[in-house]
Amino acid sequence: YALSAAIPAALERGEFYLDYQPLTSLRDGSLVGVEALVRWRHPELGVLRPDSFIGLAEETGLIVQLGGWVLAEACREAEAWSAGGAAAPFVSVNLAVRQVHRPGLVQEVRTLLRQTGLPPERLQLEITESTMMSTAKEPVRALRVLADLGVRIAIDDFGTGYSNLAYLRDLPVTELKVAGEFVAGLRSSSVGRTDERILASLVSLAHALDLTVTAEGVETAGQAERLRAIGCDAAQGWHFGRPAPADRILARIR
Ligand code: G
Ligand code: G
Ligand code: MN
Ligand code: NA
Repeated sequence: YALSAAIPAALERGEFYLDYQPLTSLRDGSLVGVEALVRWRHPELGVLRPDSFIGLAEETGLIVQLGGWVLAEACREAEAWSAGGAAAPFVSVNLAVRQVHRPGLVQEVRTLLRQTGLPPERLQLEITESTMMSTAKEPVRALRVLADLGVRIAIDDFGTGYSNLAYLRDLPVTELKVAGEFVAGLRSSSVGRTDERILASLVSLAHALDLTVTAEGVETAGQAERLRAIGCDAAQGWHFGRPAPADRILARIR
């Protein structure tokens, strides 16, 4: 909790920054998007990965403040990538449950898009299945308004939550991000066959609903080839690029 309580002061001192991991088209190898991943350059503990502070920030509610900074920084940095030219990638931002359930989300995103000039189509919001577990109507309404603006909505870690698929009917989802654990199995023999069938089924489901599919945790050329053969649209993982600072992404776009 001490670490979590230090978040507001750390925000003021500028100790947080974003790395971006590429989402690569499996059809033509182009950079379709990047996922923003927050890091904390802690003065005593060094660079902290999100798993060491996001959970605490969610419990204490400070995730709203931190997540607001992430959203703003991602929009600012992504807007600068348009200068390079036509097919600038979208930036995909993780939203915690609390961020989606709080009333101010729509206004926050609208204001950010206006202030930064980032086109709505260049912003993707990643929500998890657990965000849609409650029966609250507010999040659905908010996500609909954002989708109507043109903002992309992705379901993160798809296939590992409580698989209530009803939200796919009620929500304006544009993309499913399939959890890396299914991809990891593509290597090995018998388990791999099951994982490959699950992946193929998820791709069919997504395409039947006019959604795109990104596979996460793609670490080898062999996995990428199997995913391409299955019809998966895009891939994210070490095989295509590790999370890297904004200037490295800009260099790749140019
Ligand atoms: O950065 P890393 O690759 O270790 O990511 C670990 C986890 O932290 C991922 O599950 C990712 O979804 C989550 N995460 C990274 N950045 C953010 C963020 O800005 N907000 C939220 N809510 N989660 C994040
Ligand atoms: O939001 P999400 O949980 O999907 O965040 C992605 C997480 O997966 C981050 O922690 C990121 O560093 C990690 N990651 C990204 N690519 C790979 C990969 O190819 N293999 C593994 N094992 N982890 C990855
Ligand atoms: Mn994610
Ligand atoms: Na994920």
